[in-house]
Amino acid sequence: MLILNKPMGTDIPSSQITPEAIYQERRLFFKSLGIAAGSMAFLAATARQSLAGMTALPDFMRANNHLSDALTPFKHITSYNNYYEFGTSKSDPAEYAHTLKTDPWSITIEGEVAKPITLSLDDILKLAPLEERIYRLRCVEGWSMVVPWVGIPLSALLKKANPNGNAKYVELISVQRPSEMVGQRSNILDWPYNEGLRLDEAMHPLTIMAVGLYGKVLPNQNGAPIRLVVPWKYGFKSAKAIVKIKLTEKMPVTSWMKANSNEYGFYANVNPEVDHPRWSQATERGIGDGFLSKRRKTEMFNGYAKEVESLYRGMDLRRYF
Ligand SMILES: Nc1nc2c(c(=O)[nH]1)N[C@H]1C(S)=C(S)[C@@H](COP(=O)(O)O)O[C@H]1N2
Ligand SMILES: [Mo]
Repeated sequence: MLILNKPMGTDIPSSQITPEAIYQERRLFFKSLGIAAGSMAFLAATARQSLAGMTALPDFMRANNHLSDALTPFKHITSYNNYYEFGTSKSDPAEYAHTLKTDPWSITIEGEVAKPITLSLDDILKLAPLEERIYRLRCVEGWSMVVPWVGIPLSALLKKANPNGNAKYVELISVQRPSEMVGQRSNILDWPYNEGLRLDEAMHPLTIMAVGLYGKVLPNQNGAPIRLVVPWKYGFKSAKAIVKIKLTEKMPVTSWMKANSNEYGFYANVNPEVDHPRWSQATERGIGDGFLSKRRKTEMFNGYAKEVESLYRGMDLRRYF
């Protein structure tokens, strides 16, 4: 990994440079090279911008941002989190997640595969070029954020283990280390946190394993060193700090399904027409928009209907919620 130095061409102390400013500077840099911000430009040899003392991501490909909304500020993305391993309040993860040791790290892929394999984080980063993906994260609680993730397709990992003909589902399992995760000392969920996808959902090119956001290494509270992001599903599907991936024939039972199967379904596709048992899912509040701002309409499949509706053709989405 590259260690970055202070941004060049500026006298502002690095402590006063916000991640957004660095991000904007990078965008401007691309403009000056004549590369459209929307194109898949490869960020070779431009990794000169980072906060002092931070370890940067390797070069990554820029996103094709089709979302018209502004990115949610870094400050909000990293201070308003759901991560029950560190407590149930939104501010707990930012306060306590630093106690998780994320290096060394590896993911074991097992189950219905021809080749069970354990990949270190460095192995994983070599599987595919890192790409930026600007996705809206829609929490089932009714808020959303627009996040510039950096990661690789989950399919690149799964292919490495060669799923066999029995593999129909993918279970993703978060780390279990009560000594480093204060919230795991209580039984608020059945640890380790696990989530699941159908194999075709897991192989879909929109489904990524994120290792960064705003062009920087993922902060612990957002699921460092590696977490799932499935943009057309509610946020709880995107398990953080993943250590194991199991290919299975049967649908996995997830932590949230065990906690409350009426409220959390296996599919968890963002769907404004199917209410949560206790509230409507028709609208959402953008984190950082302010409590007085107008709520935005939640979109079918979080705006990805064109890309993913064929996965659910013929299914009753009220039943398979
Ligand atoms: N391991 C683990 N992963 C998790 C959670 C959790 O409690 N533990 N919370 C989920 C929920 S409910 C949401 S909305 C997203 C929040 O991701 P963010 O904090 O990066 O915004 O993480 C998901 N992944
Ligand atoms: Mo959530």
